[in-house]
Amino acid sequence: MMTDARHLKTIEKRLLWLSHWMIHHANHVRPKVDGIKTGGHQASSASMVSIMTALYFSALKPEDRVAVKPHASPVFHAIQYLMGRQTRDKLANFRGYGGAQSYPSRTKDNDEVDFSTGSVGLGVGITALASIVQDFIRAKDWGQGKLGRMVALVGDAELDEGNVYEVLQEGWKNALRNCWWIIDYNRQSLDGIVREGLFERVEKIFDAFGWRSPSWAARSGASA
Ligand SMILES: Cc1ncc(C[n+]2csc(CCOP(=O)(O)OP(=O)(O)O)c2C)c(N)n1
Ligand SMILES: [Mg+2]
Repeated sequence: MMTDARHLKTIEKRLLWLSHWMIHHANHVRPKVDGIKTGGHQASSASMVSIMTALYFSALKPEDRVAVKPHASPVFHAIQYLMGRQTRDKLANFRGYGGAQSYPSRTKDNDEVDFSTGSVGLGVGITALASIVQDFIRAKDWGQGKLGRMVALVGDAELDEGNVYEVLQEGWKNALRNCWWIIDYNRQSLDGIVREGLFERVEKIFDAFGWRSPSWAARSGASA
């Protein structure tokens, strides 16, 4: 597993370039019949590149699964491209017919998407439910593989979605574990900015449901 910081920096730069190129290419280079902007949010990828580099090229283990924030799909596809699981043609056709999808899709994308996202909040919730199902399978003695960590890369505006709070409650009831939510506090949403001070509210909510923050993990020497 690649952990050398210099190598990670090189990969991070390539992912930043590739993800931004895909969006630029879709909007300004690829010929279009109607002149309408294809769309895509470069800033939403920029805020995730460092996190996703560390995750995919250092932290993740084969048994782990990731729900990628919908707007970070260009970074995900760029990672898969560097790993040899995605083609240049699909990147060049980002958001086009048959091209890499605007939101990671298990059915329409050819690279290995763990959880389809796109409907904001759903990819987040499913990681907690997947962890609970994983424990259920273990308790029934139906599978003895390694327990994976279910990781959600969460847009800060995804925390507007009600199902996120339903799943917090469900997790508390079922002694949720092996579940990481990494919140991309980039303070932007689709068509607005996130209200200042939201992070303090978010911390209180997660505290109330017994979630552990990275500072807890650092203090206790635990990894999750
Ligand atoms: C259920 C649902 N409602 C609304 C949308 C429209 N939508 C797309 S992205 C987005 C919010 C994006 O903000 P954030 O999650 O913070 O991601 P960022 O753009 O900062 O990367 C919304 C509301 C959606 N995809 N799904
Ligand atoms: Mg945001």
